[in-house]
Amino acid sequence: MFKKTYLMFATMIATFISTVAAFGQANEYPVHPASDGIHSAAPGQLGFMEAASPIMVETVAFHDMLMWIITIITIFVTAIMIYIFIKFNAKANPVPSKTTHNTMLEIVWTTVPVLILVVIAIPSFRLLYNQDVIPEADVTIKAIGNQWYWSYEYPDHEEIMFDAVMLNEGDEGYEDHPKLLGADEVVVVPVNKVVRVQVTANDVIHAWTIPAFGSKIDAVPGKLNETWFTATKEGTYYGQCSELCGIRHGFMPIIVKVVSQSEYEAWIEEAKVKYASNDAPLLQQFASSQIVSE
Ligand SMILES: [Cu+2]
Repeated sequence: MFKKTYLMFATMIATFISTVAAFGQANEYPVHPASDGIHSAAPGQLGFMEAASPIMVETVAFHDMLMWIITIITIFVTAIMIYIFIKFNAKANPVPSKTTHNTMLEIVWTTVPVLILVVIAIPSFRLLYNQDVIPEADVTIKAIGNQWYWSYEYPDHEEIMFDAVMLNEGDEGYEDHPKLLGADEVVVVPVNKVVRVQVTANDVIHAWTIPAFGSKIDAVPGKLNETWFTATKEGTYYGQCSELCGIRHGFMPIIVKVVSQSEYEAWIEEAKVKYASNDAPLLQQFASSQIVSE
């Protein structure tokens, strides 16, 4: 039995090491400048992307606080267990004590975890509240998930509606974005303004997210979900559909370009002309032809 377990662990460790090695090799293609851990994830990145919105700053702070609590608890419990294994094993302690209750100890091990949970609950509920309650919005965008691309509307400007479809190798502009994250259209929003995002879907459940903004919300057919963000730094931020939505789930990137207020206003005027002739159903045809070709 012992040998079997040992073998299993050895296999697991070997698999882990070879996976990590393979990962290192897989990353030999040139890294796009936007894969910097700020705009999109850097190769091999394990932690969060750098926060680009107040909600994400709060999320990161909450995560870091939890990390300390978890680490201290884990070290404390491990230390106690090691102490017990050494001090109270059958050899070191042949005649065990028959003590069964200790009121003081029981009060402590009940109240201390409760206090820890209260300490966690306060920032946790504050964060949930801040994510959920949308301040008065300066800009509203509507994102609609489709298999497998995103459609966008600017409800304040009826003419502006477009589809954002992933760029493939060879497409115009492909080189401008990190691998699998480029799309033919981007969402443009002003910096330091409250952006309300209304999210829904046409077919199955998708999820709209920009990790650097701490925004992630399900796109559910027949339901209008809402989230918000305030981008504090200009730049182009990337996200991906975050709900398993079908075969091309990994190929529906989300791009938000954060620009100054004046650039945003200029873009709106341009977009009104550019997208005026857009018919939403056009790309539905594109999507269904894509399914057929697969
Ligand atoms: Cu999706």
